Amino acid sequence: MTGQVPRQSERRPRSILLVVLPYRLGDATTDTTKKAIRSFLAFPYGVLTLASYLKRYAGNLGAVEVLDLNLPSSDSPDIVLARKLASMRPDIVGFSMSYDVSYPWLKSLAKSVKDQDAGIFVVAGGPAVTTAYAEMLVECTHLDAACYSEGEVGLKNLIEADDVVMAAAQDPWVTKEKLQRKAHTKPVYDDLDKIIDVDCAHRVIATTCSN
Ligand code: B12
Repeated sequence: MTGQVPRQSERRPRSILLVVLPYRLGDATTDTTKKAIRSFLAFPYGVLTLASYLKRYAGNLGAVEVLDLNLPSSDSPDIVLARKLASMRPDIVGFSMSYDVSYPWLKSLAKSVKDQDAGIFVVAGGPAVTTAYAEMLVECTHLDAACYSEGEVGLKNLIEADDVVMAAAQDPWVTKEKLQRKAHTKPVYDDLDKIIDVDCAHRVIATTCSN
């Protein structure tokens, strides 16, 4: 086998942890139901959709798990994430960012991931990333790639790739290198019928959702 690219079935399976970034306002003691704050838990439809799709269609998938850092916890989000990384040891961490208010967390938690294991490939996606990926890639030095629009096909490609870095150089991914050479990035979509069928077994450590 020396010198040959292993066939898909012979490659080490690749695991991915999808992380919903903190978006809730205030700290654990803040009453978020008050009119001046108004910050509530949201169902993580984006990551549930991604996890369901990957579980069904990604070849070479080791594990896919969802961690919602907005769920009540006596530990801070960085500690919860560090614990999850230690137990799961994913190859890829994908941060999901729907709301701009999560941005400081993207910066600090991407760094935490790389500090814990520099070999983990760190990506981000979600509505707030699709509109601001350029600034994020410049400022977040620990972010390897940002997803433009929907993430199903992009993540499947990372999981199945012989070389993750090469896969992240293709659409729908934006990288620092692509930005430097002003390369255009297009979204990549699969058949919608394959995408909207959410598998609620993925609520795992994410949310309540009955089958
Ligand atoms: C539904 C919705 C809501 C619902 C939430 C329902 C729920 N989740 O429980 C409600 C009405 C409650 C809501 C509230 C708010 N919302 Co809202 N909401 C939306 C909306 C219309 C759709 C989000 C959604 O569920 N999409 C469906 C899922 C499947 O798609 P997705 O999450 O985008 O995920 C896909 C991609 O983004 C990508 N992706 C996502 N994560 C990741 C991660 C990785 C690693 C990768 C590769 C890809 C990836 O792949 C996914 C699958 O294709 C969006 C607008 C939009 N068009 O996105 C606004 C939007 C997210 N909301 C927004 C805002 C501002 C709010 C509020 C702050 C409004 C307010 N002032 O109160 C609140 C905050 C809620 C809170 N938690 O406190 C803004 C965020 C803007 C920003 N940049 O910060 C958006 C983008 C609308 C807008 N254009 O202004 N919202």
